[in-house]
Parts: sequence; C-alpha cells; structure tokens
Amino acid sequence: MLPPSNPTAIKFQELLRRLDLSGQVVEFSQTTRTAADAAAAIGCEVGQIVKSLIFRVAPDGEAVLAFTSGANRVDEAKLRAAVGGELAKADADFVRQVTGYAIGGVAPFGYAHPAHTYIDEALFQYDQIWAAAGTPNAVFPLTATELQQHTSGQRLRVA
Ligand code: 5CA
Repeated sequence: MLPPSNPTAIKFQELLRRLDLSGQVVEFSQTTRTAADAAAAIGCEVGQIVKSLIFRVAPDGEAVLAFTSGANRVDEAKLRAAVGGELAKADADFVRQVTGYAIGGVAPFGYAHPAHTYIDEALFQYDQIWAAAGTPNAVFPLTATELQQHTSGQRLRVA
C-alpha cells in the first residue's frame, strides 16, 4: 500500500479533497483491476469492493451506472425495471466517454456529464467500502452514504 504516484490517481485524490471526502487513495504494486483483485490487495471482503458497471439505455444511448457490491452480479431485469427501458452493456469506448476512465479503474466521481445512477443496497451493510481511484491499481475508502451523496444515486437491490 503506497500513496498515489500515477497522475490520474493523484488528480483523483485532489478531487476527493475538493469534495470534502477524507478517503486517502492507495496504490498497489499488484493489480486491483477486478473486485477479487482489489479485495485481495486490500485484505477486505469482496463485498466491500464497489464495481462501477456502466450500461446504456437502448435505443437512445443514455448512460446508466450501477455501483454494485463486488459480491453481487447485477440482475439486469431489476435494473431494466428501475430504468424503464431496455439496456445494453457498454463497451470500453462508451465507458471512457461517460466516465473519463478506463475499464478496471473507473472511479465513481468526476464525470463530465451526470448519468442515471443506482447504488447496490448490499453496499450499505459495511462501515467502509472501497472504489477504484481512476487507475487499475489504485483504490480509496468511503462509505456507501458518501457514495450516494456524491453521485445522487438511488439505492436499489440490484441482485
Ligand atoms: N478496480 C476494480 C475494483 S474497484 C474495478 O474497476 N472493478 S469493476 O468491476 O468496476 O470493473 C471491471 C468491470 O468492467 C467488469 O466487471 C466488467 O463488467 C467490465 N468490463 C470488463 N471488460 C469489459 C469490456 N471489454 N467491455 C465492457 N465492460 C467490461
């Protein structure tokens, strides 16, 4: 566990400070690209890892974000019902376009445009959760309430 050295992770740490969030970005020499990788690096439960999953509403292409516990798989029927439209999985280019980050390092804040956002109910059972900090080997701690406040996300049982 090291302080961030990657410019994107440093920039994200500055964003956290501007948002008045106290979480410190930590960087690892090993990958935190997937929820399992991140949990192994941090030494926490996989359920405490926030997966940043991006979908697009078909056919108009609006972005939908589902911040999901690493222990869960999104039930697309539940998400579809909440959104009220058909969903398609986003490709890597769409993820980058919407969030500004590459897959494996998608942080939950700092997007140019707002998107429909849902937060997995399961994340609220933990005192602390961890999300990507903009790169595939950097993460930061936060609470599910902070995630909700700063994304204006709607709580949803996604699994
Ligand atoms: N850093 C970790 C934990 S914080 C992380 O970013 N996890 S994640 O779950 O948010 O990002 C990996 C997710 O990206 C996968 O669950 C998968 O849904 C998505 N993904 C992986 N490869 C692709 C791809 N080629 N196209 C679209 N989505 C992808």
